[in-house]
Amino acid sequence: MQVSKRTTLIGLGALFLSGCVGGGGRMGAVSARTTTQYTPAPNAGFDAWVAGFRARTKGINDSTMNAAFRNVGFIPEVIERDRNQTEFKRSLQDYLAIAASDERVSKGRAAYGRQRATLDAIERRYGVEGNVVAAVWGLESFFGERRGDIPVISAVATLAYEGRRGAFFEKQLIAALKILQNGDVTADRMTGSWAGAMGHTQFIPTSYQLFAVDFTGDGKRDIWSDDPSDSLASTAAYLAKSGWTKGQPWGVEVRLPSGFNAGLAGRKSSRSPADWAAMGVRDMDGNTVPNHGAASIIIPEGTGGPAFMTFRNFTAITRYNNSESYVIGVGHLSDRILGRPAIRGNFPPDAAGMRIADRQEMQRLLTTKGFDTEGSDGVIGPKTRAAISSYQASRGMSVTGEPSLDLLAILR
Ligand SMILES: [Ca+2]
Repeated sequence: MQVSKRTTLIGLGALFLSGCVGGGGRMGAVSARTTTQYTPAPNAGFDAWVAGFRARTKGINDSTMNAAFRNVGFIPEVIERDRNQTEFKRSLQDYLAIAASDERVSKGRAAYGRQRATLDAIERRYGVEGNVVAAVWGLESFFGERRGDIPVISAVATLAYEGRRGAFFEKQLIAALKILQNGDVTADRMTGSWAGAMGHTQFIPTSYQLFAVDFTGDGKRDIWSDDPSDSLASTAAYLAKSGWTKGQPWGVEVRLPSGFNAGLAGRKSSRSPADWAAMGVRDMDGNTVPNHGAASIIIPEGTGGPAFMTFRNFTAITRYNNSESYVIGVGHLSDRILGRPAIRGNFPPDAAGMRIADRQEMQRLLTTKGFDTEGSDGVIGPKTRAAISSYQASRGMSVTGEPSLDLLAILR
């Protein structure tokens, strides 16, 4: 995913909590690849681990093993990414500023148009709407632009050796070796994110084994090629097996009646849309929501923020990635690709009492005054914090790097 034009991110595919990097920040497990170099470093412990792994692993032939491990190495940056990924959770508003940024929406519409014939054919075969598949593509690899160029065997072997989630990544390593042995791809083409998520829609090796399909008919399930067809079809196949129902929405934005009991919200509690309507829940145009089956109300930022009525298809996307923000991001981007409106509910102010318009204005003013925030999406990341710090230092203020309404007033 991406935030400012200069921050690029790689999604993590099907299994991880996802998120975005805003101005270099972090959200879940989507990683920035701005300046990080993924260079193998000599590591005797790793080499010994690889030797032991090779000796104890059955079912992979020697020529596959030799080709897979010919250029393998321990990559320290992979470990850094793994350690840094979970500490920070962004608000839904920040997430959507990235996941459904103007740039991503317009690129999404263009990509959807370009791939329309393929996406329509995929929809006919798997029963998953093309705009939804395109939205996953957009969040996972920015429509194929950021698929990751890290050698997968090195990445997952590094994580298997390091051990924090060693058993999981050893499983990914074995799956990756089986993919090589099967001839789906060669070791030099098998690249992906730091966590081994591969291709246009960032499949980890075990997801590839379970869900990848050959849509082009050449006998190869090729998610690594520039042609996204197999990746997009594989994503549709994944969603179909996760219970996707064609013709139903993931969810719809709704307006809650005043005094709505927030205790009724949450994915675990579901009622019929008629029951919700009887309580006064309406869509944003004031209409009752049609019956798409059991529905939940989710209010990610509390009753003061936007509310959504979600359906079975919401749950299907959680099988792809169990982060509520990710699912809303995919769903909303899929709507925007079709030209549907932006979210209309108001987001509450952040901890500093600032709304997104305040944060955007602050970024624009800092940039105008020579303290470049590298974009003004309203998402506060390291670049904005650095710009604030430099500004504060230049004015003899105490340097906090923190946005505030007081700072905004001074900038004005
Ligand atoms: Ca193929």
